[in-house]
Amino acid sequence: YFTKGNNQFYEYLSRLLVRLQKNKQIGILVAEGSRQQRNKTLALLQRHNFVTYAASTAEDARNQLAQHKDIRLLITTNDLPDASGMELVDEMRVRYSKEELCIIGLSDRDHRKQSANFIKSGANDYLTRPFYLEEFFCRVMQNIEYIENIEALHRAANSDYLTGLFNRRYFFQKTENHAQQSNEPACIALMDIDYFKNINDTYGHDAGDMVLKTIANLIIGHFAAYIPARMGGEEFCVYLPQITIEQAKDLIEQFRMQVESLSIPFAGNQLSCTISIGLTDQFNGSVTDMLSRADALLYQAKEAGRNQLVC
Ligand code: GH3
Ligand code: MG
Ligand code: MG
Ligand code: MG
Repeated sequence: YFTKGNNQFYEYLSRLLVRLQKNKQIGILVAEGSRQQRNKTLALLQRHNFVTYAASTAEDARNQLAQHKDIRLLITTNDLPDASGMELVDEMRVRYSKEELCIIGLSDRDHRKQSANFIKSGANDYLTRPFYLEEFFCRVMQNIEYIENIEALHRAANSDYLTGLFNRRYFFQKTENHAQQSNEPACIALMDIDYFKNINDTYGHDAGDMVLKTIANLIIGHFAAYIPARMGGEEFCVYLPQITIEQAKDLIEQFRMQVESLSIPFAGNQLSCTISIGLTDQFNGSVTDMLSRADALLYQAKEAGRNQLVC
């Protein structure tokens, strides 16, 4: 089995190593009243590289969860001194959805009904003691994978496939809330690549894609503190809360110059482009309204000769 020619084994090993590496990023909180049992559970998890946290009371569990944002799984028994396991699960479900925090209830053999009660309270899964080690790990992994799959779905639904930026739908979801809840100043910049069709027509669609990806990376770096998105085609938008229009102007003007000086190598050619921008701070609580204002200003920037900012 260990011979070099056995590719399956090497594949298996490398998958295992990748998994163990991933586990390092996942925090698991073990809430158990009995110190001896708690330490046993913790030791099992540490064997698989998980970052573990321990709580001996419900109060303790609450604090650990508030403090450590990497906790994605809670394993709890029904022997906490200050709350029943079900009460703790009930309480956690008010704060965290099943996708945010997985909960596995651990019950004793002589309290079989507890399994059902845990699930009814909102636990994702349960286990009865004594359990087979393999079953314990299967349940833990299954729940972790559930969380990871949901996260991957969210990422895919919220981002643009080509550039990795937020997509239009998520941009509205994220910014409309902010706009409605706060009375702070905010700016919106709408940017559009100039004569982008020429790049496609001259160098091909892949070259166009390369330019889009390069600009997107530049946006991610330059506007890291704000909310940038790809609105469609060769149009990008940045929502800038808590900033005056003068500050926004400087920031965007810097960005425009960065784009102007770009030289993107592609298939033996050096690609370059410019952008036009419409910027507004006319904040009336609606992102949609701000965007149409920014769009009108962007149109003016195009009319005035492109490669410029109008606000
Ligand atoms: P203007 O300066 O007026 O903005 O001219 P423009 O050529 O940039 O604008 P136009 O709207 O005429 O063309 C935009 C082009 O962007 C047309 C479309 O084929 C191309 N495009 C949209 N999405 C993508 C994409 O994902 N990849 C590539 N390569 N091209 C895209
Ligand atoms: Mg156009
Ligand atoms: Mg364009
Ligand atoms: Mg356009």
